[in-house]
Amino acid sequence: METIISQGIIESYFGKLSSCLQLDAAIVGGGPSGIVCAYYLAKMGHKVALFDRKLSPGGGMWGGAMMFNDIVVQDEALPIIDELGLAHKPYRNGTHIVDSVHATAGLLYRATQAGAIVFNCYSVEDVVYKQGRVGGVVVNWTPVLREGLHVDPLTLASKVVLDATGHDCEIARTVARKNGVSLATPTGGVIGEMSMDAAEGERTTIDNTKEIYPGLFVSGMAANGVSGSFRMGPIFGGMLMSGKKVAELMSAAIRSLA
Ligand code: 48F
Repeated sequence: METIISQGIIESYFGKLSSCLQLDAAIVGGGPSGIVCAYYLAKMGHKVALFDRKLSPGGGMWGGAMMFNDIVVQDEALPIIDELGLAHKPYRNGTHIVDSVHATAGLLYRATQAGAIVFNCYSVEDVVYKQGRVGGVVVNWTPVLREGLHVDPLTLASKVVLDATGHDCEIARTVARKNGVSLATPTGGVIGEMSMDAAEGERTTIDNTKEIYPGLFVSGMAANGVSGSFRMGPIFGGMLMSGKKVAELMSAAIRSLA
């Protein structure tokens, strides 16, 4: 029995990993925007994998605000909440309350059910960069990086890559720094986020969700981070809508490359 258990996991896991060596979309970061993007891309029939450096993907959604585990969403995001089957209760001024554990677990369930493959404990440390285009992700075990071990990574090719790494905008920073290229932001670089303005931050998150370099898209807080807009705290409608918008943009890009 012990051998069967080990063999089952090894055969299944490495089959899954092998099936992801050539992706349509690689999503870096399993916060709400990345997971929603994974859900919609998988639903559209694309081969999509999501990488998160943590053991438990979900980013900043599990903890609500200050670990008070409820989040707020606004009316505009309700079609997504309803499509994903998440329970919510109306609050004031066009807002609704969602249990953050229910929301995060629900997003992960629906994305994987739709066919997205999630690799947890994977850190994306670089991208594939060829002929002026981002074309894949360079991954390593998070524990390898945390221990500072000198171990080379693996590479997975992808037609498009999403930076959904949240406040740090890690992938956009890496692409700009290592390759000396100009991004589609007001300065051409990663500007960094501004202080709190919930309404404005929510609005600009959607506007700033775009392709910032050939093959590289940004969503969620990373979208505002690269373009120098506001943070917004524990209101999550913008994250969900950004994830949906970027899935549509990425799908169009994938189809144009086919
Ligand atoms: O920060 P995060 O939740 O991203 P988001 O989708 O949502 C932002 C909100 O949670 C919140 C907010 C709400 O209004 O402002 O902050 O923009 O999740 C980002 C995820 O990316 C992972 C990280 O572990 C987290 O789960 N991550 C970051 N860098 C890497 C990464 C990396 N280099 N490789 C893999 N995962």
